[in-house]
Amino acid sequence: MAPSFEDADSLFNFVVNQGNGVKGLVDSGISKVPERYIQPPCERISKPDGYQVYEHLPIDLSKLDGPEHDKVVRDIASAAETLGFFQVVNHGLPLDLLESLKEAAHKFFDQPAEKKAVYLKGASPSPSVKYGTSFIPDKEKALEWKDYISMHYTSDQDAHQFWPQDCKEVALQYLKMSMNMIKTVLRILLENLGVKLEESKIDGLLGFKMVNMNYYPACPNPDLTVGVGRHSDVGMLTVLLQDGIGGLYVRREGSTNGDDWLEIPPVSGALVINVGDTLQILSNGKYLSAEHRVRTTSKQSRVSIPVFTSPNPTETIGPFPELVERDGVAHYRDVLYADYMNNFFSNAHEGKKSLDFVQKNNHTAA
Ligand SMILES: O=C(O)CCC(=O)C(=O)O
Repeated sequence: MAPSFEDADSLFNFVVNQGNGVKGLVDSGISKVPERYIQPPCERISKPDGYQVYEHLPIDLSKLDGPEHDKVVRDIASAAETLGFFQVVNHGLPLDLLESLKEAAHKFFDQPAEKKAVYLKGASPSPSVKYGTSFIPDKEKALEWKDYISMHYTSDQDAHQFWPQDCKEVALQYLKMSMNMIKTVLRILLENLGVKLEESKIDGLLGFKMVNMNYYPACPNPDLTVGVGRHSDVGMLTVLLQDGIGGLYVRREGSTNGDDWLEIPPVSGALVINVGDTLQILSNGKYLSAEHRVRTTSKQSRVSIPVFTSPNPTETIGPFPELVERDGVAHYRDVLYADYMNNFFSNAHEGKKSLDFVQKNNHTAA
């Protein structure tokens, strides 16, 4: 018989503290989502077909080496300036690696809870590996319908020793190959700004690298829940592999109704790239950190696998001086990246509110 979870504490304990996750909840046989997962109406994504689809063709990165180089550069810069999101193909990552990643993610989450729970915060053999559910469960009024395993790269040795057996080979290869692509894209975006940086500075801005595997179990009430709530990413650039299920939405800024979401459709073999808060700050607002969210589905479980890149915590981030000079104003104050990150990870998802921490004339001082 399915447990009742009428008591909110026992639900929280089962899902969060004991590491059963949303997957455990679904496997227990629930037929409707518990109260704790029900989003307020303004956060629900109730009409999967009510949104426009992002219709731009994926950008073909192999064309950077041919006569269409300049067009590809323009397409990347324009996407970063307008939506902060784009898809790429011929990115150099083998398609069988992408398939293996999705299989590895399913294999990891299909394990019994006790095998995953060894990576819960506080229990994990290494601080670089963390298994969990939702975003910040302690602070969220409604939990997100997502479990995840996150693997922060510190060294090959750490990865081989501590990352989960079923994921480590593919996750490490994915992270390394994604880094090459990210560097290419970042160099293009910097050149478009007219900013020249030493290689060591670029390495510092991309010094914190993490690969996550997200698992969204099929949900009995997709109209009431979210897989991930509205948020931007904290760092520089994110690479995302999504499977064929769909459900990723990005908000188009500047629209009058404030609720202008585009669906990013799954494209076989493509990777999604999006701009994070840090790159918006460094570019003095020229590139847009993309607000995005994920809908759940009742049909099948979904996996997605992002690589997050961020500065080293010791870097100071702020608009590039040449841009401040050109724009005549700095839209953001300088801040130690560790402080920006701490603020980001202390608050539940709330769109792009994370940027308020550094917004000039509008910051909640550290
Ligand atoms: O699953 C997705 O498509 C997006 C995931 C995401 O936004 C995140 O992990 O922060």
